[in-house]
Amino acid sequence: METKEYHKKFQERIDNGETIEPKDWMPERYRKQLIRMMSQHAHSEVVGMLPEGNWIERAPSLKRKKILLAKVQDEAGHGLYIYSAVETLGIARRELVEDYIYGNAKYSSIFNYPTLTYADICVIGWLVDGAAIVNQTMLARSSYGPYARAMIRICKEESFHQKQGYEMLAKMASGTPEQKKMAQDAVNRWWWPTLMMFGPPDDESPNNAELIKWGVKSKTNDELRQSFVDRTVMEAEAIGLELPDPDLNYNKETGHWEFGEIPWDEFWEVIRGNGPMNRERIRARRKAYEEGAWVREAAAEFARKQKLNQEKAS
Ligand code: FAQ
Repeated sequence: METKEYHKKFQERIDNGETIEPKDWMPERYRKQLIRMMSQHAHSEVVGMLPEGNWIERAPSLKRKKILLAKVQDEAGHGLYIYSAVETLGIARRELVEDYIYGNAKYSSIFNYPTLTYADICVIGWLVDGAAIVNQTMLARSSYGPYARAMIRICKEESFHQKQGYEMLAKMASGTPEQKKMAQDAVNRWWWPTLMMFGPPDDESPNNAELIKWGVKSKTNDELRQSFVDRTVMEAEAIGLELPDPDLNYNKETGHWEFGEIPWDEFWEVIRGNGPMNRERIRARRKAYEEGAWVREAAAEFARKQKLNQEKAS
């Protein structure tokens, strides 16, 4: 029952910084918002394996191949932790996954861009994982316990990915002129889509205010985007690469880097399903899901038999 008193007590718990656990009372809308956001996050981690997976066989050395393979596996693990955390809200993973593969559930816009050269892999590690960390460090303090705890582990792994991507890019940027050109070209293509990962500007974000009130987010989309830009400008400079924005300007008074207009039309088009790789990504996920049906059936049958055996034995 959703009485005013319940809502008031719930809000008091949030304001006191308490963590909400699966069996605690929560407003239905809080539960729905978490399912929406966490499931989009889980789908993103899984679909996020595709752009990088594209380069596993073509990585330039055995060492780079092993590193990339491990990174892609980490992303699969992140998807699984987050799906498990969403299931604590009383919804089956199958429903979530099918809503995404056959329905309209969203996933991060960033994974609808192609990886054209190996430099894209370096830039994904540096920029995309870098942006994910800025967002997820905040989510590690989210009010919902299972999500916050999943984020702590995920952030540790993403941090490693980010450092490793930056190291690879630094190496490429200090290589031959062709390698440096390749690195710069990848930065040029990924910079603006990375800034879009943080979501629409605050005055166009329908969910920001509610998520902040409930302590799911503690910073707005624009605040997080700004802290990402602030930490990234100097990193680019340190390895001799330029960010493709002529309006980047350090404002001494605010202590922040000002940046140019993000191409928001492109963002909305990608979200509507018209990005360069949207169709390809969904096709690949559908194929994997359908071809994996026998594995899910076998696992379910195995679990059923195990349970029967345990019941017989007890
Ligand atoms: N892409 O009102 P808001 C990663 C949608 S993981 C697509 O501002 P909110 C790891 C939004 O859902 C990356 N859709 O929404 C990795 C909403 O639509 P809805 C994923 C977007 O929730 C690295 C509408 O626009 N991370 O990278 C996007 O307050 C390397 C209005 O937006 C997460 O999901 C977008 N970029 O803020 C893996 C983190 N932005 O549902 C592999 C958790 C917004 O009302 C390789 N999520 N939309 O129909 C969040 O922090 C938030 O949900 C935001 C959006 C910030 C994404």
